[in-house]
Amino acid sequence: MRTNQPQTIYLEEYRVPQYLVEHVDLRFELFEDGARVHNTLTIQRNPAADGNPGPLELDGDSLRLESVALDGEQLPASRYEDEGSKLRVKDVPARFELTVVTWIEPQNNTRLEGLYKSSGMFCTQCEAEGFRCITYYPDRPDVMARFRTRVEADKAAYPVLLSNGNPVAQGELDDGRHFVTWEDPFPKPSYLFALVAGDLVEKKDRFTTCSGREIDLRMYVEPRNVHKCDFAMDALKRSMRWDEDVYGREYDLDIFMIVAVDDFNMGAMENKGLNIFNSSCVLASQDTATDATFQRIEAIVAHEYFHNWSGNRVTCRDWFQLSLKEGFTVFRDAQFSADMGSPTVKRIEDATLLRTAQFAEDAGPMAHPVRPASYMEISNFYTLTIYEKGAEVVRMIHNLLGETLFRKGSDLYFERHDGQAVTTDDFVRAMEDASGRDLSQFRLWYQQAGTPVLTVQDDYDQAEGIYRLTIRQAVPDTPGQTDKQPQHIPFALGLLGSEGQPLPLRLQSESPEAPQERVLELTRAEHCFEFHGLTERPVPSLLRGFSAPVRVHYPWTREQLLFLMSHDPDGFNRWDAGQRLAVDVIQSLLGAADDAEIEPRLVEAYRALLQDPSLDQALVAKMLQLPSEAYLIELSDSADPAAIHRSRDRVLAYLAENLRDDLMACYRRQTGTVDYELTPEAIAQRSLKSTALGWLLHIGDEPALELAKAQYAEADNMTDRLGALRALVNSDFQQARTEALASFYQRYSEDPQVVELWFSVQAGSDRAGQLPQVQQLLAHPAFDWKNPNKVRSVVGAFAGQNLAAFHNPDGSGYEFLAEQVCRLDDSNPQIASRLVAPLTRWKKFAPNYSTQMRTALERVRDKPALSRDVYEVVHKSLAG
Ligand code: B3K
Ligand code: ZN
Repeated sequence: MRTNQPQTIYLEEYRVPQYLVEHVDLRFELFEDGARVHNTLTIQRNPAADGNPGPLELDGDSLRLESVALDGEQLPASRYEDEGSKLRVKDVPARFELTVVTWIEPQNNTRLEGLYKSSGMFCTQCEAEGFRCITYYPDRPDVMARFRTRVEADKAAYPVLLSNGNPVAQGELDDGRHFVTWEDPFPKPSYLFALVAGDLVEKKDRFTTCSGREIDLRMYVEPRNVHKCDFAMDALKRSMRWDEDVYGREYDLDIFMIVAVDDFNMGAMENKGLNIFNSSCVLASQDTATDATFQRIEAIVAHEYFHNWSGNRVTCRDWFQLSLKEGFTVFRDAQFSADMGSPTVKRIEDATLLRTAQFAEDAGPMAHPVRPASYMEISNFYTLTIYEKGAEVVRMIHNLLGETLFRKGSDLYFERHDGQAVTTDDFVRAMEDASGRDLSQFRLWYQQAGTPVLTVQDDYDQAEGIYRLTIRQAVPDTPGQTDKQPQHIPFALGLLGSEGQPLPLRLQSESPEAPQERVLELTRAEHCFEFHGLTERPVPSLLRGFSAPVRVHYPWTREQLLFLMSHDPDGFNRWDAGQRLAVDVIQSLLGAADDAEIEPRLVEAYRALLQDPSLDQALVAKMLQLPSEAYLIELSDSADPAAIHRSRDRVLAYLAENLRDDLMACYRRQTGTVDYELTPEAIAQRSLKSTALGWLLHIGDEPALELAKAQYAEADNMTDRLGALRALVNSDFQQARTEALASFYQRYSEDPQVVELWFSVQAGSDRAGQLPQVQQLLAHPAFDWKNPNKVRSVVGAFAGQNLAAFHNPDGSGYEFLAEQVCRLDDSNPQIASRLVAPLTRWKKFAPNYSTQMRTALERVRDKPALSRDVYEVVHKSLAG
């Protein structure tokens, strides 16, 4: 809670810490009515800090201080100041031991930061600044210390007691209590601290590292989830092997643990040796998890594991450097997922997320560079820009250096900075030093916010056989940043001849054996490239593989897009051509008469996709997804969500009507009695099946209704069952929808993760998720305001996916969201701050919408005792 305006923290005000902590000795006494934390720190003055060090300053939040002792002597109150958020100890020597005892109430901690309880177990979340909710500490990542942690609790209620590192002692205590002591030999920042105490089942496995060390792998889950661990455990082993093979990174402790908890603010946390996961991001079985969930779990398990090197062994100097670990680790997990499945599909998914949501963030009021220069609340900066754009920046370095030099750079980075807290600049320097390349202009990617816009023009000179490409770049203004410099952009391209054949890209003086694909390096506001020896006007395939996170404007004709859709050898660009064509068709219907003609060639293009089983089915499954409403909104200047929804629906209906037989045939081709597998081919089959069903049900096709009912009833996996349910829910077959929803709930009411799917399928649907129905979901007995997953699956799905209902022109959706944000602001500010995001984009919308969105935001702004989290987002959004 807060009464004053929160302060802004600036990167340029960074100073090295005055004091360093060598060792932390923690003792937790856990009880039902609270916990006592004994914290003994071995502290010394930082030799690198200049000037008089002044008093020792420790951070704290919501702590009750019981005592302070220096070198074993209790300190009188006159020796320290307890301001709540700061504990200042005066007149400390150059080296000393400080013992602080605090009392906290995990059972009342609804913010889920620090130590809290989730379904009866104790667990922690310390990143970014949660450790200060546990005890007084210099809670900043450049203070790295060795931790020893003793956990004491009732043995019957909490048989399992965990913390970071290796267990070194355990024993019985009076009153049925017991203890376990853990020691972590690796110095770490406090944000990587973790503790778990509960009645959990242990699943064990082993992994032999490349140097022959045996690692104990353990998962800890509630007994009801014991059958849902295998997939994550296997994913963990795959990740460990992959990081050895691809990055030469071996695991370092003797034990690696994963714990699943139901109440968690985000996906998972990479605490040293003790990763804690949101249940929905780790637990899975064929019957309860969809293909998308399995893939998400594999990616997140890998991501958290990879942090052991990119984040833990080498960590961030300060929170402005967050992308140092997050961008790099997202890049690493994306490479891993590409290696495990279909690289093209993975790239399409990442680019879709980036173009739909990160570009929107980069063009909105919270736009910030990959390395921000200031923040009020660091929790607000765990953004798509830090994570996804940050990963794209690393990918571009990879692209510019090539595989071998990139690996040399990462080896140098890990070796040079092992055990240190460093900056994104240190990362880039290691890449430069290993490769000999100059990345000084490239560094602007870290400093300038906003998505660069590339405007491409071309011209073919028949007489000379020269094709000219002019590429201009502009980086748009963002809050606090104008007049930006051109960035260093790797731009991959190819040229196609009229038969679809790839043409050589021969720059002036080159031989005819020029490459068929090039990565042009753009560094100026304008470049002109000439390709020689071309006997016909080529079709350009631009920004292949989405080689940079930029917008490309080029006056594609529909012919060109249709041509690229079927001929581009770059799978990503085939998909992209299809998306651009669909966007163009949908946009051309905005504001058009209800009976305006729809592009018939779109039908033929989709028919070709449906009819040709020799095509890569994983790619086809992606190509058959129409651009989302969110993406269409992102592309407009003054968006009218109702009109966008209508146009997109019209195109969908038109395609479904005209492709009815092909959809049926495609559906039937995919059904067979094969074992459930997670290969790209099998995933594509299931996706195609449910897409076909969804389209047919969208136009009220009766035979498809029977197929959907059968698929729902007979499915042997959640992907098919949920696919059928979703198709029914999004149809006008009201009775079938109601029956399927009731049956689904009855079948899975005991499984919280599946109930979350059930909530989100409804809240995200324009048919089943109009506001009164969403209100009913909030009143449902399975709904729980204290559980972030439930809040996300209803309120988040409504405002984030069900755009037609959320943007109801009467403003009711906005008012609803404002109300829920205010309600959550007191109990869980991090979640409240994430939920409010859709309202902050008010400027993007047509006046009727934007005025009402603004009013809703003002209502949030005026809530008394607004949290710092929501304050920052709302004020920045209203200021712009
Ligand atoms: N590092 C955590 C995120 C922590 C978020 C704190 N508000 C998970 C991850 O990125 O791996
Ligand atoms: Zn991460």
